[in-house]
Amino acid sequence: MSKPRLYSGMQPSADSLQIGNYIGALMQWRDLQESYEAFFSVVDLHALTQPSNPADLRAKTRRTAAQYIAAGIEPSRSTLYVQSHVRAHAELAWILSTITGFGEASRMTQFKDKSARYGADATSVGLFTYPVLMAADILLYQTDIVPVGDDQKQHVELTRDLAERFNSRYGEAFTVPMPVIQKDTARIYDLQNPAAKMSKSAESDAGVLWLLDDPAVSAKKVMRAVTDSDGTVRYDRENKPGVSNLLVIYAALTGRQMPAIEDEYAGRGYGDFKKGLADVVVEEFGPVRARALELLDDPAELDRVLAANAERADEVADATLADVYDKIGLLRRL
Ligand code: ATP
Ligand code: LTN
Repeated sequence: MSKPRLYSGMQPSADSLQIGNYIGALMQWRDLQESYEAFFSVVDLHALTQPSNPADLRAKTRRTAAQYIAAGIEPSRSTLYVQSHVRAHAELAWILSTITGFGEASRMTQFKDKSARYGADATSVGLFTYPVLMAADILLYQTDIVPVGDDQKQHVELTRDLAERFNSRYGEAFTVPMPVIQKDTARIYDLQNPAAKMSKSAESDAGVLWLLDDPAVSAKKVMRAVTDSDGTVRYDRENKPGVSNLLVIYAALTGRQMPAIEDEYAGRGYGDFKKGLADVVVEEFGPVRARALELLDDPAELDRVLAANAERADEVADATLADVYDKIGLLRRL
């Protein structure tokens, strides 16, 4: 029997991913690729909604792909590709935009937040239709599940609505996907400001652990992480956000239960605990970083892997697109 399909992606919006991306997304993708037929994209077309220069975008796209692989996404098992390599994405996005309500798209909270932040002059139509392109990504592959962070849930709901609308108007063309929302406990916060989510686009990078940071730099950032004056290593998100965040990272990377870690550090200071965590971080990310840098050392080979995977993606995507064109009444080209 064939496996259910999974789709997810990330924008190539930075030179390095941060450990929130690793713990909150990549570790799950890596596990899920065993039981699902998985498609993972580097969504470079989406990244065009933010200003960047062409050489940077190209570099970030390769770097993001290399980090997926280094983190354990296997391009021989899962389809790992660059979104713009598969033309069907932009084509289906156009079709879907014609069945998306203007009001419906206007309700997307990410658009409202981002456009308020950028200002009217810097807000593009592409930013507005971002969720429609995301729907195309998902629907092209007859996706069953979409693992994403909470902030993307509304976009997956829109995707479901569009799939159902198309299917009922023109006939069954799409699988209606289910969002799989990451657990709150997998959310990582900024080491310097534990009230804010760790993010690639944070203003200051002092509290961000980058996957590609030198291990000594990561260790130093852990040692300098904000804690509190209570002195006990205990999980209490409300009153001890800094220490709780470090515990979440520790537990996620070691696979150990929180109480066992609290016990191990009972009666010892934060210094000891941070030292322990710094060792865990260096041990986990040292090999990931080394592998990513090795892949980036041979861009021709990396490009070849991405091209082969794009070909696999093309096959599935083209079949869906052809069916959609047919159903919606576009004249077939002989
Ligand atoms: P940007 O700042 O460019 O928006 P980001 O680092 O916030 O980037 P996204 O590209 O929005 O990350 O997200 C990619 C994936 O990583 C998503 O699945 C998201 O839920 C997950 N992710 C991002 N940041 C964190 C975090 N701090 N903790 C847990 N998961 C995270
Ligand atoms: N918008 C998502 C990235 C993304 C995505 C997708 C995720 C683009 N297309 C399809 C899942 C499925 C983000 O910013 N994290």
